[in-house]
Amino acid sequence: MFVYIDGTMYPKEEAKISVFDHGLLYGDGVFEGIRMYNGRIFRLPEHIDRLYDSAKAIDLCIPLTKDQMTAAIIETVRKNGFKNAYIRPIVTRGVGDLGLCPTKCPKPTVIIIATEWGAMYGDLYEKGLRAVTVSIRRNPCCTLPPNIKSLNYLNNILAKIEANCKGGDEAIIFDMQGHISEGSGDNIFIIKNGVIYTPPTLNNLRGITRMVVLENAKALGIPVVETNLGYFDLYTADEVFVTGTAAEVAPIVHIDGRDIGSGRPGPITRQLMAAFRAATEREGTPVS
Ligand code: PXG
Repeated sequence: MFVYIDGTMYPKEEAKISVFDHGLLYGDGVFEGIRMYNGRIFRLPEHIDRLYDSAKAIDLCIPLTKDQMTAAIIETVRKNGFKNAYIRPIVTRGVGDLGLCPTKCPKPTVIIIATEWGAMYGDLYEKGLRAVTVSIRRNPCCTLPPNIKSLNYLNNILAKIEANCKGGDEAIIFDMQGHISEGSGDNIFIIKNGVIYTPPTLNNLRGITRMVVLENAKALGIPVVETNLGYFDLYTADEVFVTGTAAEVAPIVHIDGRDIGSGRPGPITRQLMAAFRAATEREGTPVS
């Protein structure tokens, strides 16, 4: 396996960066998670745009144009010969000193990792996931905004640790106001009486899978409402599912000891899972 670092492809064992990189010292940097299905990279322009927006928000100037970054990502998967892959571009503040000030970091580090990877949740797409609500809250948008896909994921990791302790496959995180935010690495949707509800994106990541699901719902004529949601909406939903590049569209059938709807993946979730699968088979930036 080859890893791209600052314009050079290194064998996995030799892909190393400095211990003085502020990505390591402070989580000072941004990243993306992108999938390639059958030789085509899914929604690549959207992921590139989000990477550059995340960088802009932390005042990090990526030393490549969007076209150069796109070419570097394509080159990395081509060099590895992958057909189905998970791609992780990372841009850190770069090498500095032990102080946190970013002005000491003259050159951002650009890394692109790709691994072969299939379904994240295995047979749980059929059976459904068990989720738990967690006590840790999502960072408010006036702290580290959840819209930035930054290298500092400790808020999400704390949520995941809590879910693991409580025996859940995924965490459901609320914001400081008690509104549902998202999962540890995915956006959340509920369905009630044939209508899809999902939180607006001030308190969560503007998920690209979320956007694809909203497009698909529109095309299928299923009504969608973006609104704040709470515990009650979650527990009384007919169906719940989460979306993410890693998770794809994954049904949640059990939350905090309660069955959701029938306790089985519901019909609208199944329809949206199929529509998402079809989009991944139809679309994407070809690699060769
Ligand atoms: N919310 C958060 C906090 C995320 O990290 C999503 C939503 C979904 O966004 P996309 O654009 O992928 O539909 C993510 C995505 C993991 C993992 O291991 C997931 C993500 C990042 C890193 C790891 O599940 N993120």
